[in-house]
Amino acid sequence: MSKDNNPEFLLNLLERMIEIREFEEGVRFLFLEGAMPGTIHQCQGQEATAVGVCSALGKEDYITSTFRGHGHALAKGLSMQEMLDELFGATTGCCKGKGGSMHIGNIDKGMVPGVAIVGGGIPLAAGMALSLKLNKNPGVIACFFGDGAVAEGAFHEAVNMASLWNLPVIFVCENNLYGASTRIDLVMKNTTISERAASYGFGGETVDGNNVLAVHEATKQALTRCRSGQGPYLLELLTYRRVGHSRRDPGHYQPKSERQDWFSRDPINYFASRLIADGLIDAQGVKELKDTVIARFEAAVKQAKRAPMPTLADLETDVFAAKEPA
Ligand SMILES: Cc1ncc(C[n+]2csc(CCOP(=O)(O)OP(=O)(O)O)c2C)c(N)n1
Ligand SMILES: [Mg+2]
Repeated sequence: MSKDNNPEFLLNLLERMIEIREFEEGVRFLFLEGAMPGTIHQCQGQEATAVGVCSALGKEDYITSTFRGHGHALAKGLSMQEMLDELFGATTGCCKGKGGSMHIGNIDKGMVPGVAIVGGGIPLAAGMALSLKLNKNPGVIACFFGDGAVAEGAFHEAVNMASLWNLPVIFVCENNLYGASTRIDLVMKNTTISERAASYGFGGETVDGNNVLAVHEATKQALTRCRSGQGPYLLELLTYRRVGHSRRDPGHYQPKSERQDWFSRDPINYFASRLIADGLIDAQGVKELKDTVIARFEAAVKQAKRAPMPTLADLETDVFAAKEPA
């Protein structure tokens, strides 16, 4: 039996997606209660992109992310605890409390802290891929960005160089149809983003980003190409966010019929129904999985609320230059 038909693997995909959904829902309430500083950009509805891509990657591979990085982080193996501690600003957080929601990451787990500048992670990913190639490291970079990043100069500059130098990077565009409140067809004439790759001389395709197995499979094939030195690949994953752009945005610009259409293709319900039809789990089993994840989340919140806060002395650590001894 191949790994991709293995019940344990399939159930793990479902659990990872439920973990992301419940983490995001729990965190939303914590922010609304004012329990955490700053703002948040959440990914409810986009769970299959993060899990589909990251489940295909190996330990030697890295991801870059955006301001909407909670799902990417959980899918790449960061723990709820290190993420919640980070969101609370605690020193036990994955970035010692200095990154917060928009810069979540853990380089030891293969995730560069999120880059909140739209398109900013794309040249970074190309540079990392160049470094891997020069060091003959077998790793590949999966670079997540949104549809809004495709109109940035940084996208065009970086994909051009990545193609020219055959760099091992998968450009993963999560096309959720909106950049903040602006619909994609108001900012680009050709809304099929994967077609951009051809103009730079490399391959790309558009995939159902709400189908975790389709995303996993497409990523696996892109990885094989990258690892064998064939250069970059562009995956456009069609998906939809169920929540506003950030905490203060109720998302009223998303038409009701469009929301209903996408909600009927929710990535978690879709995959759970498939596993139920295949007899791998039943509705009660899905509920139990969800309850277990919620219990884990609540225990982690309890601990995060008691986690140590930085002191004034921490202001001068982890900066680019170490302080000169007096
Ligand atoms: C260079 C730059 N311009 C504007 C912003 C403000 N901004 C933050 S997110 C965002 C929309 C990004 O949309 P998209 O890339 O589609 O990602 P999504 O939010 O849909 O995940 C904007 C305009 C920014 N962070 N960086
Ligand atoms: Mg978008």
